[in-house]
Amino acid sequence: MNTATKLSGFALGLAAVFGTAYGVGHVADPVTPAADTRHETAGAGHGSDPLGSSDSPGGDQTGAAHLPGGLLVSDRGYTLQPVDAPNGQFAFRITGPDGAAVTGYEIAHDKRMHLIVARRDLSGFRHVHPELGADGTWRVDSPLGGPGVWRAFADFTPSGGEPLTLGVDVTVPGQLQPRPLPAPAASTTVDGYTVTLTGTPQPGRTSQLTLTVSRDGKPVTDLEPYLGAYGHLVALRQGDLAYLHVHPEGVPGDGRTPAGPAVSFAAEVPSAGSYRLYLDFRHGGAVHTAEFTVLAGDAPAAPASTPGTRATPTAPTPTADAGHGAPGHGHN
Ligand SMILES: [Cu+2]
Repeated sequence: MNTATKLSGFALGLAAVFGTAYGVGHVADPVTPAADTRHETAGAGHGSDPLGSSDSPGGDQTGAAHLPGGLLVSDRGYTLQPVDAPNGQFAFRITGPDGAAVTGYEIAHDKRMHLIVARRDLSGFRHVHPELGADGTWRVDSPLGGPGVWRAFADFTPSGGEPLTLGVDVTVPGQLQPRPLPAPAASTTVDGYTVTLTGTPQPGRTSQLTLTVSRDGKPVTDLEPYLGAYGHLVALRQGDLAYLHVHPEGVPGDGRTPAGPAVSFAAEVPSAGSYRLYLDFRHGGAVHTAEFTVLAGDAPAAPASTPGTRATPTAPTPTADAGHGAPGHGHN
């Protein structure tokens, strides 16, 4: 798959992002132009509402088909298995429907495997590219930055298959120093760059998010392509770390996409709640990651949800703060 093809898909909205991780391996045409038809596409064969309906046909695949990416360690016959590795290294394999380690992968965004890690408190984000051994084992210098429970996401496309993101928890022993999620902010700094976010994600529909990069008060207009794009945006949902990977509108070298200062993404989040956004961009020969906390669902939206109810996530609602703030309301 070439980059242009893939990017044109992403420009159609997040159907091409969350959609790629849906467990609908047999869908021949996974991308549709209109965001509000994505539910039918994602639920092909079932036609149920992924957000609101709880009476969808009970089937082992139906639930997985509507899940965001990264929540499952095993999906559509593929399983993410961490394997023992020397200190300082992280290793894993993907087993396929036949139970054997997968050795054939499509290249997507210049790489056969994208490994994203973040601690469960959403700190410590890293995006790295392991090396594939002949036996199907992927190895990389460990991106796990310290003690705690980490979520590792393997974002890949098996040869001849559909894109898939599997996730697994990995514990690094030691004294945990939990970090509260930073408050929502429209601007952040990283490595001397200031990155400003405009746009608010709305559950159930595509929203434009624009990130603008400046340095020393001047717009950066010579961003460097990184993995075939001027930016890569990963969003993780607080509470369950549902994974979303969005690529920008436009491709470097297409004659119409400027190399900054603004990079725009068409993103759709699966529910209301808090998300941490991680923007990878390249400038000055180095990759930088700008992080933001955003709150989705300020305004009522979610046309797909049941009237009279707020968008109801299919996964646990990330309301940890509310729960912890209420004295006397312990967990049962
Ligand atoms: Cu990558």
